[in-house]
Amino acid sequence: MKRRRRTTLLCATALLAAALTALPAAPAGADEVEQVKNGGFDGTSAPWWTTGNLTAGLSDGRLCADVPGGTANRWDAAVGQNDIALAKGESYRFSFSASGAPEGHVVRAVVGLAVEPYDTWYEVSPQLGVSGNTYSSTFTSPVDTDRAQVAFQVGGAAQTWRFCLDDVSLLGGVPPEKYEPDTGPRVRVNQVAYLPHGPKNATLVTEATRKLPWQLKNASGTTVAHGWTTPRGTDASSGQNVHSVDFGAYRGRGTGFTLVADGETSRPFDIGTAAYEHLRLDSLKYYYTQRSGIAIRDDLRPGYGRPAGHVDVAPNRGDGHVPCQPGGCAYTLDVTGGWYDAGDHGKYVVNGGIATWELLSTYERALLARTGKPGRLGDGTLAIPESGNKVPDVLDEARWELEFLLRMQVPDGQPLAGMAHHKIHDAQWTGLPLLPGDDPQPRELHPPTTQATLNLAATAAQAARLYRPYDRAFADRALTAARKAWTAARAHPAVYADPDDGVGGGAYPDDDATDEFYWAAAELYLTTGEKQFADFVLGSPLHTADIFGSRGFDWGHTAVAGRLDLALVPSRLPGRDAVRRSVVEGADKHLAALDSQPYGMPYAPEDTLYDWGSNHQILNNAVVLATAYDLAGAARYRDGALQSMDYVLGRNALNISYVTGYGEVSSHHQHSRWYARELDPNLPDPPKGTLAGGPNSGIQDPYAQSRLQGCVGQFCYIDDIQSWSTNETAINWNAALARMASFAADQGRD
Ligand code: 9MR
Repeated sequence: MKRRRRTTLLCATALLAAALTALPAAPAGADEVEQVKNGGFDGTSAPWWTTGNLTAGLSDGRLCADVPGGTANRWDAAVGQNDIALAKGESYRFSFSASGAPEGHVVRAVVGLAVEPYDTWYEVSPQLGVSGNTYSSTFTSPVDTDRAQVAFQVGGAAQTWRFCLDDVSLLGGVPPEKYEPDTGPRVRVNQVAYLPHGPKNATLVTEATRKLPWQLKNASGTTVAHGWTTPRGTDASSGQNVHSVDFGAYRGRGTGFTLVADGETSRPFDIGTAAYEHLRLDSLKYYYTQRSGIAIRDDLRPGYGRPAGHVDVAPNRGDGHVPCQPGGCAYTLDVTGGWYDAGDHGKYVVNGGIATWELLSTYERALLARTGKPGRLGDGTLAIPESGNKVPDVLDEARWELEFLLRMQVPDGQPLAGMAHHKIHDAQWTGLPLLPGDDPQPRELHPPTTQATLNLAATAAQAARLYRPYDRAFADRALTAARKAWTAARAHPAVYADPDDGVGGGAYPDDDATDEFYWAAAELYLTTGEKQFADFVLGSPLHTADIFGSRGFDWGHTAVAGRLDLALVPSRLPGRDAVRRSVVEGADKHLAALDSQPYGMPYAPEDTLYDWGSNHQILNNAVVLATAYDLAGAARYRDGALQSMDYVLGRNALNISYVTGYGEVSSHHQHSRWYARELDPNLPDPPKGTLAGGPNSGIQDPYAQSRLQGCVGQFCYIDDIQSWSTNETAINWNAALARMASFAADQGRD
């Protein structure tokens, strides 16, 4: 897996990081080694450097600087020291005293690489007071280097201010700081809502090995149901001793219920459908604020309005005429529009493809399934600029991305014509926060790949059948592009992304296109009914393979997308009954996994190794369960799908809802350059309905590595903006949430 990089180049405007405490620095012990020279500014400021715009000097044994107003970025004014050595895996206590006058200014204190690409390994951004404070926190170095720097970035203020610094220390050999998440009451429930006629399960963390009594209480504290827990032993996904609770027999409705067991009272929850109707829309509204190439209207998303990003207005270099990387193509493309992939400003065809498919499929399922309610996704439901145009809003939103995907196709007459460029993004990684319109990096097209081309073929083919009733010309254009992409992919069946192409954007590497071929052929067949595509589907080794593993399906494993659509969308495919049966058998596997998990999620990866974006893999496994219900009608599949939502909404080891704004305690510090309130109080948190990536055993980012070393399964997560490997937001992840929220809402009977 490629480690992604973040530079220290860019700014952070504010506020303290959670781990930061105002404590005096501890004295050095025997094995503790100071890495910073002259941190006390004793008689000289050497070997510290300052940027040329600072008037710095010693004052009362400190280094003080008049910071000019009117610089644009945090990094435009800084004090630092280079040539610092760090050892991989060793823990360091980073401490300093600082003051700022007038009060309220922010210093971004960074330990990172002193040269390009300026990787950040640790950072804190406290707001300074006039009388000063001492700040101290511990982190673990993810690298071996002798080219580290400690830097204090103080630019970006409108007016001149005075910054003073003293007692800077980076002490090696300290014990790592143990992170103890606050997990609240030991009774773990879906903190949002259970459906009145749906399953109702909870998990109790306890030392007890024998069954315990539980009570369900309504908002006024009256016990409305009671029973006994089921001891489940040690749960592999968390390392905890747990019991499960089943209170599904209770069918009352209301808000403010709690579950009581072992002397603990759960966080409150509803029994009703309303929350899922909201979540169905909020999870889809998320896409409007991810849009590139259009100003976000504050009247449509109060608090989220912002100028258009990447439309060739400085400092953006724009997406209007983007060249290939040096040595690549001889043309430029207009690749404006689309959604930003995640917390970065990159746009990737492979991930855009699966995300678009899942939104289109949310709508297609609503059209086709017995319980589907397509009107709930109709025109006027999402408060987007296109609302009122008589086209279902979910289709309008997906089209924003589809138009971008179509622009990524190599033009006729060029080498590899008909293929799609893998991605377009910044030449270098940028720091946080950074509004899309403020990104100064040059943008580059990366080489076409077979996988990107087939993502385009699959989604454009699917679009052709879904948009036909609303816009015939667009449907025709999409199908033409899909056919062209298919032909190009057949001619170039093994052109893969370079796994090392991860500077400035994610690599999205994948060295097997069999699944993308299967998926694209399936969509082309379902839209055209043509024999050539049926033959390809029937001849694919994946058509009959067991593709329903625990890690589910995602941008790199797309065969399930094809199989689900072949099962759900009417066609004359020979052997279609067997296809439908295979989905139900896949669902049986996920149900078995769910039953084995005391937290009730359909996810049991080998060795409890949670993957990057595990929350969406769980939701995608739930999509398989939901589809089995749509196909076979047996309640156990519906109940399994619904129970999976409990995990995401709070019934988990961390007692957190991973959906912003849903549940008493929810993720809200997801890694994003523009929903970055944790770093700048003038910016918003992610919008309600934003899914966090979730526990990731790989903990690839330095922040998670410092806090979560040795974590077990569900504990490999931290709600901090710096943890891009456990806590990012992403278009493909929210799509899985949207599809499941829509399914759950459809199961309500009110
Ligand atoms: O979601 C992607 C995950 O499956 C990969 O393991 C990881 C590393 O390649 O990249 C993830 O995708 C990120 C992408 O590379 C850049 N934009 C943010 C994406 C979400 O973290």
